[in-house]
Amino acid sequence: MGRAFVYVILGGGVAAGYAALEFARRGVAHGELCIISEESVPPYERPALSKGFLLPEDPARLPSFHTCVGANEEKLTPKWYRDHGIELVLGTRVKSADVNRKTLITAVGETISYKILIIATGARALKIEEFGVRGSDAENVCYLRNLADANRLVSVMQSCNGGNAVVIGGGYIGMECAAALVTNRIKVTMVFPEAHCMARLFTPKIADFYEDYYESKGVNFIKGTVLTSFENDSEGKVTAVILKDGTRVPTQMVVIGIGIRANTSLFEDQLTVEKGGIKVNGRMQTSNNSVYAVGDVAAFPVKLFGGDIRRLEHVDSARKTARHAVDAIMAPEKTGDLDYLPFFYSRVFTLSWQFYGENKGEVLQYGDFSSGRFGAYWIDKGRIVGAFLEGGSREEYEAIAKAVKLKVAVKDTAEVERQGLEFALKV
Ligand code: FAD
Ligand code: NAD
Ligand code: ISD
Repeated sequence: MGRAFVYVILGGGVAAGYAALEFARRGVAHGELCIISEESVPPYERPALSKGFLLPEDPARLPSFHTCVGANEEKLTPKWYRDHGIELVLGTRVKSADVNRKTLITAVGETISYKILIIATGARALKIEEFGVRGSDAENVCYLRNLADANRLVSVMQSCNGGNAVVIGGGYIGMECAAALVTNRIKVTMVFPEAHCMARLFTPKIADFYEDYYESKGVNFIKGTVLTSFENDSEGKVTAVILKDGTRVPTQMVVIGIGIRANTSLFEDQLTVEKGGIKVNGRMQTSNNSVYAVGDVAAFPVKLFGGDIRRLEHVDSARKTARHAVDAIMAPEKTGDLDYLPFFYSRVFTLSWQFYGENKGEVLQYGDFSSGRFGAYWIDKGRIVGAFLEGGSREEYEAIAKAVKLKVAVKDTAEVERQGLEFALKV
């Protein structure tokens, strides 16, 4: 039993959706392209799952957030794929791959062969069991990576209205889910090992602003410790979490966001792996010429950082690496190396921030941290390499992005700190 395609995209997430749109624009013929996804729905904008999807009123539901609406492009519905002759093999897990034979074998034993493969398998949520804690399979403990997780989270949240939740992890999932829980009238305690939230990116001063804001919404922070065990009732539901410092926090539900691992396992012994991802060149091509990797699973050279290999876990990078791979496949002579400016953002409550570049070197912080109009520049070797802004307008975000892209030279750090956002606006 088998099928053969010219192009196969393995994985049906954000990167797959943007790759499909680019293939269609470049005139892929009917029957040439196939997307294989473990998920039961066509590609969608995953960021919606921790934002619009969790709203108590008028929540976002599919088909409203299929890719590529997040970049103000066409919405690729099942009909769109049919109309473009793109085969969707959904609800199907690929369990093995052979890059020499150019074949994939699905969980039901079908062999799907390709001429060119794009790996877009994304990542999986780390389980608390991987840190030695048992019991996260209880019905009121939630992770959040895919639509099935999000549906489950909504149903647990609805059964907990007016109650308490513990959020484990102070990263993106922790912060966005804590805000969503509060909006759903659930009282939240956040637990994480670091001294402040969003430790990978925020400075202590930036984190203070968000923590104060969350506290004003009733969120309680327990920092510098980790979960060691769950307490359960006779039905197996978690009723409290026990922390390493001995604290016991009674709760009706738990949300866990403790990071991810890229889904590289099918290829680890066949392709070069670096920084936890599949290593690609500037055209998103792996160590095998017929195989490309994009999105969360790809570790690619970032020109702006002197060609350093980075694996980024953000939607903008998934969209742009996917498009670039398709350009490199369909128009090789016209496609050079990707020149990517790393871009991260988040939206919680009425707050909204953007970050460009990398948070390396000396940091200069400016603005009014009490009113929520502030930002920061990171200066390395006399140049701006990173910029953060809370509450900016489109023009202001474009200005900080430009300052990073151009790696603007800084002669007088005190003057840049004094000028703040004006410095970027004058670039
Ligand atoms: P994914 O979108 O994860 O897609 C991978 C796909 O591959 C999935 O469909 C998966 O089922 C499938 N797959 C994996 N292995 C197999 C297999 N063996 N067989 C078949 N199918 C397989 N980023 C931002 O920049 N801003 C945000 O606000 C933001 N919010 C987020 C909110 C949530 C809840 C989550 C989980 C992530 C968020 N992100 C955000 C990150 C962003 O969504 C990811 O960077 C992006 O989805 C990566 O795209 P991808 O296509 O590489 O992987
Ligand atoms: P993360 O890497 O952002 O944060 C992980 C957090 O887990 C750390 O901040 C730390 O506080 C905590 N942690 C680590 N080990 C722990 C332990 N043993 N016990 C308790 N806490 C521990 O990862 P995440 O928040 O799980 O997000 C998952 C993925 O989803 C990431 O790729 C992220 O980029 C993506 N995401 C992005 C956005 C966005 O860009 N706005 C929003 C949601 C999710
Ligand atoms: O993917 C990411 C992410 O979420 C960050 O904060 O890369 C960065 C680095 O970990 C910090 O620059």
